Amino acid sequence: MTIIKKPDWYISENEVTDEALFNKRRNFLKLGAAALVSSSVIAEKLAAVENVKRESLKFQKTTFGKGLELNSYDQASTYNNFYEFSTSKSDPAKMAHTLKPNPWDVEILGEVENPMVISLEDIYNSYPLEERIYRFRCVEGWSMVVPWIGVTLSHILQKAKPTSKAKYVKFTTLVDPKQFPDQKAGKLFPNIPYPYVEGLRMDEAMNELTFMSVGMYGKMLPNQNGAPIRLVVPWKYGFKSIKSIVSIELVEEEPLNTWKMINDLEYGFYANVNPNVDHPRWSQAKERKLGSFFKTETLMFNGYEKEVGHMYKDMDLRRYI
Ligand SMILES: Nc1nc2c(c(=O)[nH]1)N[C@H]1C(S)=C(S)[C@@H](COP(=O)(O)O)O[C@H]1N2
Ligand SMILES: [Mo]
Repeated sequence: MTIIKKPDWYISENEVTDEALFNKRRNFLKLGAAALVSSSVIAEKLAAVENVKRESLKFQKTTFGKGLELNSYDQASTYNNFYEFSTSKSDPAKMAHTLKPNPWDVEILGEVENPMVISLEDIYNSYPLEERIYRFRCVEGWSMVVPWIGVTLSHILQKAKPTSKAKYVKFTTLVDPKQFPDQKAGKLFPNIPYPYVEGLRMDEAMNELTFMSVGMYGKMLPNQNGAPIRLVVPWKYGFKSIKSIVSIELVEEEPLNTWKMINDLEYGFYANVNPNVDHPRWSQAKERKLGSFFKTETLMFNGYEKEVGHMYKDMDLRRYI
C-alpha cells in the first residue's frame, strides 16, 4: 500500500511574479471602479482593500532615501507576502480586514533588565516617529521603494536594557486563528508553521537602519503590510521584515527563523541581499521594481553597504546565507 504524505510544511507553488499581468489587473480594477461606482460588488472590493480607517501619523521627515523614486501606495498595499492570509500576492489586501490591530501590545522579554509591555499608544506617544524611505527587496526578485514611518529599533531595545547575555533578538508574529485564516485549528496543510519567527544578531538589531514600522505613506500601516507594527531591515531579503509583531525576545543563541526551519538549503539566518549568491531556484543578480518593465542590477546589501558592510567583513557570505 502506498501512503501519500505531504511534506511537513507543504507550500503551494508560489505565484509567478508577472508584473505586466499584475498591472493589467490593477488597471482593470480601477477602470471598473470608475465605470461602475454604483455597483455594490465593486464598492465592496474597494472597501476590502481600504479595510480599516487608518489615521494619519505625526512624524519627522528624514533624509533617508533622498532621491529614490517611490512606489505608489497602491503598489505597496496590493502586492503582498503575508502567508497567515494566503500565499497569493493579491489576497492579503482583500482578506486582511479580519486582523484587529488595535488595541495591541508588544512584549519585550528575555535577556533584559527591564522587561516591558509596550502598547501602540506608547509607541505613537513616547517615541519620536520618523519617516524613512527605504529600498525593499524580496528574495523572489521583486523590489519596491516605500516611505515607512516608525521608530529605530535600538531606541526601543535601549529602554529594555539588554543584559550582557543578549546576543540575538527573536521576533514573533501574532497567533490567532480568528484573525489569521491560515492558522485555523485543524487546518491540514497550513502554508507555513506558526508562529512566524524572525531574528537578528544584536549588532544588526542595534544598527541605525533597523526600523520598527507603524506606518507608511503618512498613515498607519494597512493590515496587509503588517499592522500595527512590523520590522523593516532594508539590507536583507524581505522575509526578515516580520509583520504584526507581538513579542521581541532578547536571547543568547541564534533563533531559528521560520524560512530557515522550512528549508535551510534555500534560506538562511542572515539573508543579506547579495547579487553574487544565487538562491537555488533563481538568480539574485537582477530585480524588478514593482511597476517597472525592465529589470535592474541587484545592489550589494540592497544599496546599504556603507551602513552595514562592516558587520560582515570577516564572514563568508556564501556560507552564511
Ligand atoms: N508574519 C509574516 N511576516 C512576513 C511575511 C509573512 O508571510 N508573515 N512575509 C515576508 C515576506 S516574504 C516579505 S517579501 C515581506 C512583504 O512585505 P510587504 O507585503 O509589506 O511588501 O513581508 C515579510 N514578513
Ligand atoms: Mo519575500
